[in-house]
Amino acid sequence: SEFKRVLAVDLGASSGRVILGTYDGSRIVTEELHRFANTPLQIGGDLHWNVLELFQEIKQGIRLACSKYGELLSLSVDTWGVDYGVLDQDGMLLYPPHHYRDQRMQEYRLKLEELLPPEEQFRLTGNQPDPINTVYQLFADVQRNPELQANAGRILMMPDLFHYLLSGTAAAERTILSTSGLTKAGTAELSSEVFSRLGISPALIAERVDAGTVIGSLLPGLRKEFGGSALQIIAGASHDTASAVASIPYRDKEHAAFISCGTWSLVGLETEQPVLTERCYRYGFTNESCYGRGNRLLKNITGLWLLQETQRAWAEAGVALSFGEMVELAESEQAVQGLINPGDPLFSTPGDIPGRIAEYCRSTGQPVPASKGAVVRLILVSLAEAYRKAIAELEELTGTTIRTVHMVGGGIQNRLLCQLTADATGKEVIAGPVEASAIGNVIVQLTALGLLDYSRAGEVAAASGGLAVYRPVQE
Ligand code: ADP
Ligand code: LRH
Repeated sequence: SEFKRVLAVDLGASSGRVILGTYDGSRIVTEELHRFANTPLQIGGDLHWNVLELFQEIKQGIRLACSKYGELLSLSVDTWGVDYGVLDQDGMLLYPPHHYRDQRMQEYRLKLEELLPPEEQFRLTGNQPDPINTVYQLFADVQRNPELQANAGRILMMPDLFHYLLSGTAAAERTILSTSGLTKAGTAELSSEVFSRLGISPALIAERVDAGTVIGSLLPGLRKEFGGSALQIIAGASHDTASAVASIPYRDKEHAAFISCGTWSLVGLETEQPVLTERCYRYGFTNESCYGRGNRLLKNITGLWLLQETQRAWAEAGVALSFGEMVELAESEQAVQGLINPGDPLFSTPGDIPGRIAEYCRSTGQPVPASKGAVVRLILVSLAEAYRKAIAELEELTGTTIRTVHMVGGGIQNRLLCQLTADATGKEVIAGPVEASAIGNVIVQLTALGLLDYSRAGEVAAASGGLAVYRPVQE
């Protein structure tokens, strides 16, 4: 048919979704077929992925797609970086994969950093050292359970794990692997230095593939469940941020930065090569793989997680507000005083974020926000300030002048945040697409199937959805 249909599974912290992407040769129309919660599972003291439930939800999405549209071409899963599941020698999942907000890494962090100092990690891998990184998690697992390496066959990053459960093929896709702290900067090769220093076996990592590789098709048993659909399984740009960046409708890429606004805010720009200078390390930037051969130089900033947890805390206290309502309250609030550092460890674990913000303000000698609107406004103003600073640092590190900031992801539905970002940076903001990871995921699948030339990706993304422009307002 003239319509090409693929399924993008995008697993975010605020929700998972199965999205149908339909391509007619010039634009992609997305249809959200299934949205579901992605709530971590607390078992004992540990925090895990509820991976089997998610697998059921993915299957439900495929079922809905097949019954509505019949045969589809392919499917690809993207999700956040750093997490992985462990398979035994027979290819069975050993235990539910840990979630990066689990705290088991803290106990082994110093030991790891003695063996492999943070600055050296950065030089070797290009990744900004962070206890959530795969390398810290895996080191903690191996320390806690010395038998683990003997029992384990493979570890698979989360998108690779879902692709494996769907197709039976184990592969390590490049963009998601580039968040692990295990590969050599700017390559998909494992850093033998990292593995040998930490006593971890490189054999744990599956065969590596580039983003946009057809790795198999639905397992026969599953195929039967969906009426025989032959669906190909594609390792796409399976790091959600890599997919989001693949959806950016650049107009002037040489002078553009991006902010991917979801649970995290990823502020960065694309470079040909990783930037490994001491200053880049000190400023807190990381280097990850783009779809294709490019590099994403970016900073992970705690993002709308702060609003998600604030929303949850207020709901538990009996005040249920939508994100739209929270933003309205902030809009009707006068300018707030003070700033929080969104990345303060105080805010990184689930809990009473408004209470912790009050605590932060008291301990830093700033006024405590006096209303709900003031809390939300303080969060948004602080995010915009963090974006301004990161963009100024990017300009300094790369010698680029940024003229346009592309904001993508669910967070751009927050118009106040987009405007505050334009105001803080003094730059034009182009917002869109909202479902950036899903659109990028679809684009990479179409490319892998030979249906779209990637040089047209920006044009197709721009044609696919309403973009909004925000210009800085002089105070
Ligand atoms: P992730 O994939 O990391 O879970 P998303 O890209 O889905 O994140 O973005 C989720 C965020 O989008 C929420 O935390 C919320 O702040 C914001 N958001 C969602 N809907 C709205 C809305 N209607 N108005 C304003 N903000 C919204
Ligand atoms: C955003 C993201 C980000 C980091 C973090 C753990 O969803 O993928 O790029 O890797 O999650």
